[in-house]
Amino acid sequence: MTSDSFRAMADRIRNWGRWGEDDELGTLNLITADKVRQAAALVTEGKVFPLGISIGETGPQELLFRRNPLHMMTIDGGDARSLVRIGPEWAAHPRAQEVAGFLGGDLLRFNDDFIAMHLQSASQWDALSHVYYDERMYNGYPASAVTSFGASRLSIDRVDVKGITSRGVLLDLARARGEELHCQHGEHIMPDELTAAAAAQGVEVGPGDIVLVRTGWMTKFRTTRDTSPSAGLNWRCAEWLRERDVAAVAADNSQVEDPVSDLAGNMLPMHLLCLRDMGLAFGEYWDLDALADTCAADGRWDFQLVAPPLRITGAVGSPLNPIALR
Ligand code: UVW
Repeated sequence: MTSDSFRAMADRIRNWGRWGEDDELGTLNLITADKVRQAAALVTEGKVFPLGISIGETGPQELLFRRNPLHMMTIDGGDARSLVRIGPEWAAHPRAQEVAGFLGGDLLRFNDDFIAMHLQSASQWDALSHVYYDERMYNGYPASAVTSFGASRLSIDRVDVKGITSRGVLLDLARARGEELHCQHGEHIMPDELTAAAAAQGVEVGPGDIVLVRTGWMTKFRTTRDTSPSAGLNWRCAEWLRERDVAAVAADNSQVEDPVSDLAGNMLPMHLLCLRDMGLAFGEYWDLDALADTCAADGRWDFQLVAPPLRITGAVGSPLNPIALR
């Protein structure tokens, strides 16, 4: 496989300029007011499915350059209680004095906490500034727009005007393959397989939809704690998403695509084609199992999806707890 076919596809699917020279929303522009209304009309049963994984130290992120979130308490009711037995060696401590000054003699007791995490170490959105090649990001913005101060273009907080909310469509590839736990790593999911899964499920994917792909990776992680990669979308699926004018795609695995690329020297080609060329954001580590079971039980695979990122200034990604409503 040559990089020529990758570059030819990039030229075919590129959305630069489609929504104006200053656009930073990319394919989220495809989510119109009609689309939002259509999605809301899909809520008929009052069922709610949180799709975010737990944020904590037992998550799936102990790999390479990322770690699981670290949660710490900064103050708790016990701090106030312990003031009564504080020794002279602590009495002069600025924090003890601060707590004593604030809580001493008051009825109030409270608990506060703090989290340190990679913004990519939970159920998340990748912002369009997450990846690039040839020194250009989506819509031609220079790679230099991201510095150690953050992203001055295409940061995750730029997309919050879109919600992000739309009609969600779940494609259950693990179920379509009849696999118990997960699609096997290295067995790429090809465009034909997406078409076949949608046909088998009796669902159509159209403009402005957010497609959720279940590979079974999260099921495997939950049952075995195994964090090794599973299959994901092959880069040729970028054109499948472009032909249908999909607004975003999210998966239950670590990278949406299969990290074993069939393009030498191009490790994450689907990331590059979707985020950089199409302006289409990726969601990763979403837990789709309960939603998939319910959709399979009654044969309806679409729903309202409400998936706003956090408004983190200049960030290239954001954790979230997306909600599917049926
Ligand atoms: C990379 O690993 C570069 O990206 P992601 O977190 O989107 O998989």
